Amino acid sequence: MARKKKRQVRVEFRKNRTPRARDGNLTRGYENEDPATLDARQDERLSGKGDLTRKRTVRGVTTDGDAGLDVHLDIDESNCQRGLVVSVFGLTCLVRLADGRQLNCAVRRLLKTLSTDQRHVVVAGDLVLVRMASEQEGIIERIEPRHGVLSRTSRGRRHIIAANVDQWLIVSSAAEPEIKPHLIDRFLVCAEQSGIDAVICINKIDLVDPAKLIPLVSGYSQMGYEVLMVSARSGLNIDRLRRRVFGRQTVITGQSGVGKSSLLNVVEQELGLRVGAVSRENQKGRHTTTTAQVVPLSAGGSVIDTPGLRQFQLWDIVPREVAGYFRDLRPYVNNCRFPDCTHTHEQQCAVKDAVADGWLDMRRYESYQHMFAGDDEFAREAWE
Ligand SMILES: Nc1nc2c(ncn2[C@@H]2O[C@H](COP(=O)(O)OP(=O)(O)OP(=O)(O)O)[C@@H](O)[C@H]2O)c(=O)[nH]1
Ligand SMILES: [Mg+2]
Ligand SMILES: [Zn+2]
Repeated sequence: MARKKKRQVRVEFRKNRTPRARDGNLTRGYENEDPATLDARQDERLSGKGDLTRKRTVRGVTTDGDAGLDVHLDIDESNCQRGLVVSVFGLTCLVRLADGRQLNCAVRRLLKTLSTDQRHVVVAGDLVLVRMASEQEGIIERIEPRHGVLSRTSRGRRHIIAANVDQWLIVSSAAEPEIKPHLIDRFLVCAEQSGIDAVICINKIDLVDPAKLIPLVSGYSQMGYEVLMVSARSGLNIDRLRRRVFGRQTVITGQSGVGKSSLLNVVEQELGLRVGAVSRENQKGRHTTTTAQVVPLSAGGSVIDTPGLRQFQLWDIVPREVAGYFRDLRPYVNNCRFPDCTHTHEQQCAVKDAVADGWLDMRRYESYQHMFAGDDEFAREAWE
């Protein structure tokens, strides 16, 4: 549970964000203000260093939950409508309001100032409060506290891929492009870390002999993960997939070209998401989906389709915690000789012994070693 407390938050403003001069009428309505200057009013203090360190105190509730520091601003809710962020295009967000209307929204500058450590301020799946700036345009005034947040590290910053999801569909393809178990392992560690239920989905089963996949699939099944072997092309197990996503908030990730959008197109008829052929030369997808997008399902629930990820660098991971996120390693870690064993170079390590004796899969152990070392080369990213 996230802790909530009312507290004041100090925010730094950049020099070029100075407010326009006050006109003396301090009681004038909020709604008459230019949205661009709204964030620069009230409670400003100048320090001895002048404009450069202008700081402002904001009133609101901070939530030190798994989503990091969220600030729940006190705003005039009577002026606002609730909405869901469907997708984000640069500085504009497409928001679906409670009455079903969709409209483009800008983000209030204060929200951007409060989350400089994030790559994007507002993300697909966010629940927001929107103030209408005109018939066609709104301003996102507040982001409601998030749960089920899927994040990765992108150039040292946090990149939230999707918010408010309760299930993660990890998609790989049996061929074209070839299955990448190490990437699945990384996604699984992140799912354990963020408390999102993971389902592994292997697509394009029509291209291979399914028997070839049995060792891998049974390994994950023994760890308690559900594995679906499907084909968007032949329709194999699509009804199972449909039942799995029904009524839930799901995010779908995987390499480019594995068929994420194709699967959604068959789960939900007439969706018409764009799909792209995989390159013949290098078996790579062409990054057809370019931004995360919430896809509502007519039977209930929704799925967030996302752009392809080639690698995945974990966010906010402590190396010593990694072993605990490996369901298969976890039972051994308390039997090592040294209580602070890292299961890498130590003698009398129960994890390494289990690998040597064949109880633990060598490939999984290699995944662990890479993630423990925070191997950036291994985690190189492609979604930019
Ligand atoms: N043989 C076969 N091909 C498939 C299957 N599913 C998808 N494809 C093909 O794989 C290619 C990539 O599909 P997409 O749905 O665009 O893949 P994606 O994962 O959404 O890719 P990005 O949006 O780039 O991340 C397309 O040419 C699809 O027709 C399948 O089950 N079997
Ligand atoms: Mg796609
Ligand atoms: Zn050990």
